[in-house]
Amino acid sequence: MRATIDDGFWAGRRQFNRDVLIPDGERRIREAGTFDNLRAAATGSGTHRGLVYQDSDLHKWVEALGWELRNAPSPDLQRMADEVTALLVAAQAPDGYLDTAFQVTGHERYRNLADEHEIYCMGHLIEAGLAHPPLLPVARRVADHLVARFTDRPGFCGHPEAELALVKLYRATGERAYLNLAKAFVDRRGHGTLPQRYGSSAYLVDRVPVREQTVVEGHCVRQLYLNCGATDVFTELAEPLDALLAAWEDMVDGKTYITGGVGSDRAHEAFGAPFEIAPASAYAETCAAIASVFWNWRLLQATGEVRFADLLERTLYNGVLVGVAFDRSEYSYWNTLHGTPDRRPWFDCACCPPNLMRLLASLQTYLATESEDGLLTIHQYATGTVGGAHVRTEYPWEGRIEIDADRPVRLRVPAWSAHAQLNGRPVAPGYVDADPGHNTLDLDMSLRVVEADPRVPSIRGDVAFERGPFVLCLEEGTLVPYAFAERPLRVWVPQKVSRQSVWAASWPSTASAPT
Ligand code: FUB
Ligand code: ZN
Repeated sequence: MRATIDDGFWAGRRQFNRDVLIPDGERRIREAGTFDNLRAAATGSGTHRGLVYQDSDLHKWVEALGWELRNAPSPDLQRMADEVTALLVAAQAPDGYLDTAFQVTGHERYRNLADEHEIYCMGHLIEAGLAHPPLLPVARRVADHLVARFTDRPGFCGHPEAELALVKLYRATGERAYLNLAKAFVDRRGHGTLPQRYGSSAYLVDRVPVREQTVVEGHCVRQLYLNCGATDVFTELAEPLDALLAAWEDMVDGKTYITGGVGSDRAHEAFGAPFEIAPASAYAETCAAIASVFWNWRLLQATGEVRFADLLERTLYNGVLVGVAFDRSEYSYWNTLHGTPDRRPWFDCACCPPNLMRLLASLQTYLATESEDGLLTIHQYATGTVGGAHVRTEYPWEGRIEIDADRPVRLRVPAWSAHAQLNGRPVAPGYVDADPGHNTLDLDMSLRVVEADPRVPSIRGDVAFERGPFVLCLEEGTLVPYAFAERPLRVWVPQKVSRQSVWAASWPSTASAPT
C-alpha cells in the first residue's frame, strides 16, 4: 500500500535523518574502515578493520539510503548509493558469499556460526537489496548462496536476522527456497546445539524451540529478531502463533519499561527476570526497541489486534526516539530512565545508528494496513497519505486528526486516550469505523499520571507522567518528553512531587516544542 509522510512531526524527523544522520553515517562508516574492507575484499589485497559484523552497519545504512531515494531523489544520496552498490558488486564472491571479515582475512567461512555473524550480515544485505533495487541482484546471489550452503546441511546463525530477511525476499520474489530456508533456520534453533554462553543456552536464544518458547529471554535483539522471523514464517505457513503470543505477554508483563524499551541485564544486553526493570540500570538498547517495533508490526498484521499497535507507538515515540539526539548526529546505545543520557557521535559497535536510520527512512510503511477485502486501517498518525486517504494533524503535540478518504476507514484510538471523539461522538479505545468523506478524530491529550507496578521494587509508590504518545520525564525540574531529554532525567518520581505544578510549569507549547 502506498503511503507518504508529508509534513508535521515525522516529516521533520525524517528530513533530519535524510539531511544529517544518513550523510554523517557515510562519514562514520567510511572512517571505521568499512568501505575499505569492501575494497579489500574486491581487490584481494588489504587488511580488515573493525568488528566481525561491521559489514552490517553499512548494509543497514544502504537500506536507509534505498528507502530515502524512493521517498525523493537526491544527487548526494544517489552518489553514496552508487558508490557503495558498485563496491558491493565488486566484493561479492563468485558463489554469492559476501562478508569482508572473512574474505579479507582468509578465515574459514562459517567456522563459528554461534558468534561470528556471517549469516546475520548477509541477512542485512538482503534487506538492503530489497530497499535499493540496483542492489537486488547482489542480495539474490547472497540468498541463493545461503540456500545452496544451508538448505541440506545443518547450521544457523548465533544472531537471528536472516530469517526475516529471507521471508521478505520470498514475498518479493515468490522463490519458495527462501521461505524454506527461513523455516529451517527457525526450526533448527532451540535445541541447545549452539555452545552455551554465560552458562546457558538462553543468551543465544537456543534453549527451547520458538514454537514452545512462552517467555522472552537472553540477548534482546537476538530474541526479538528471531520472533520477527518466526512470526513471518508461521504467518506464511498458516501455523499458530500461540507460543509467540505468550512470549509477547511475558515481555509486556514485567520485562518492558514504560518507554517500550526492553532489556535490564546490561552486562549481557539481555532480558532480565520479570519485574527486574529498575529504571536507573536500564539497558534498553536502541536496537532492542527497534526490534520490538518490528515484531509488534508483524503481530499486528497477523492478528489485527490493537494492543500491538499501542505498544508499537509507545516504543517508537519513546524507546526508539530516545536513541538519537533531537538536533545533531549523536546516538545512545543503552537508554537509562534515571540518570544522564549517554549520546555519542558513533560507536565501535555501531549497530544502533544505522538501525535508526533505516527505520526512520521507512516509517511510512508502519502507518496503516489494508485487508484482503480492501479495508484500510490507520494505526499511527502522521500528516500525509495512506492508501489514498489524506491525513492532516499536529500529532503528537495536538490530538486532532483530520482524515479524508473516499472509502470507509478504520481508525485506531490509542489505549491511553480515555476520552476520544470521532466527529464529536465519544469513541472508546480500540478501532473505530469511519464513513467515507471527511472525519475528525480528537484524542485526549490531557496529562496522565501513571502509577508504578508495585512488583517493581525500585519504583514502588512512584508515578510517571504521560501526554499523548509521549512518556515524560523530569529533566532538571522541567517536564519534557523523555525522548528529547539531554540532561539528568527521571521518568519515575515520588508521588509527593506536585503533579499539577510540575505540569503547569513545564509543558512546552507546540510553538516552542521541538518540531
Ligand atoms: O551482535 C550484533 C549487534 O551488536 C546486536 O544486535 C547488538 O545488541 C550488539 O551487540
Ligand atoms: Zn544496537
